[in-house]
Amino acid sequence: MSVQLGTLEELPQDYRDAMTEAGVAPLWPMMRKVLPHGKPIPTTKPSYWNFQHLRPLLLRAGELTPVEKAERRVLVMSDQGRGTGAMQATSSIYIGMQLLLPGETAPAHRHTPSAARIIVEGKGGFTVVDGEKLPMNRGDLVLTPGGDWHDHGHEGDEPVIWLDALDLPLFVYLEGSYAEEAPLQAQRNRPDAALVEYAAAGLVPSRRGNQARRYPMARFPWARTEAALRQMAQYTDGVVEMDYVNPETGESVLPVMGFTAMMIRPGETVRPPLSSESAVFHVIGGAGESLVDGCKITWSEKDTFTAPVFAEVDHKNTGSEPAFLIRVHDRPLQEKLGYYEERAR
Ligand code: GTQ
Repeated sequence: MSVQLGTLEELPQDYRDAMTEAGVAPLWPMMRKVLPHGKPIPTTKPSYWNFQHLRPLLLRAGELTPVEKAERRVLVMSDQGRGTGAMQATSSIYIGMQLLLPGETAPAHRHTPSAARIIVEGKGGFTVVDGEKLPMNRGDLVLTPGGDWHDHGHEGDEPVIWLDALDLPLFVYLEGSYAEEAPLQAQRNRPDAALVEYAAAGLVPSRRGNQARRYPMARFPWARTEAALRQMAQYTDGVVEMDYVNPETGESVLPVMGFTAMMIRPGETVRPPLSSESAVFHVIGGAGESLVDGCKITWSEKDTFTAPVFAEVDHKNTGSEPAFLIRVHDRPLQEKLGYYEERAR
């Protein structure tokens, strides 16, 4: 039963003026806007970025703006529903494409929001997270958890480009977003934890009294992820998706953002259930078409697109090779808040 609620216009002007004067407003005209029936009404619209269009703009930023003048040389990818310049790709996820040129460094800072990078192209880039030097190879997922110092560097000879995903919008909303700056960090002289402590799935270092770090593994090399997906695809008929997890706890790798690697077989169409998560899809390899709430998105390698909460999504691999995507989503946040939900279509 849905009752038509009263409007502001129905109220006498003197009463409305008196309320404004007193710093109050009636709830009932705004009730359905904040509590719609049945499911949320997202502001977010399906959005798509063709990497071949972004690339020249990013390289031009490299000519126009020295990294010292940018701190981070990033083109922000704004949700269509919010308009260009919006620092949101979905309600909770910010994304941007970052460029670092050979020899450049981006200074150390740390901030309350967490960041993750998915490496798009170029060799020789690295991020230092709390002293640990993390190589950035194509498709790698590199985490810079909130509160951890991080700076970027580049030892190669071609531009390095990566996709940044941050839980920044939530921190801005909470009025909790700020950063601190510091000189470049000293780097520990050993490979990162993915190669030292967590070289094999299911094995973690024995600890006698020593606690694991809160974010023990900051880099997930793509080569391993792809091998795991292909292996699963070979021996299962179902949807091939793997979540990135903290190897010590099995929980999501960051508190707010989740990351899921997906493989779609040639010719395959996947129809996930409706879900309360919002998502950013980044294409590591392959080509396909996705229908997101009726909006057709044709994608190939290095492209990025989004799906709002409860979107009807179909992904079809239209190529002859497997397609690989990494999905950035906010399921960990929603699970912590106790409202993550899936619905049959
Ligand atoms: O690389 O630290 O896209 O602090 C936005 C804010 C990247 C970064 C962004 C940041 C960074």
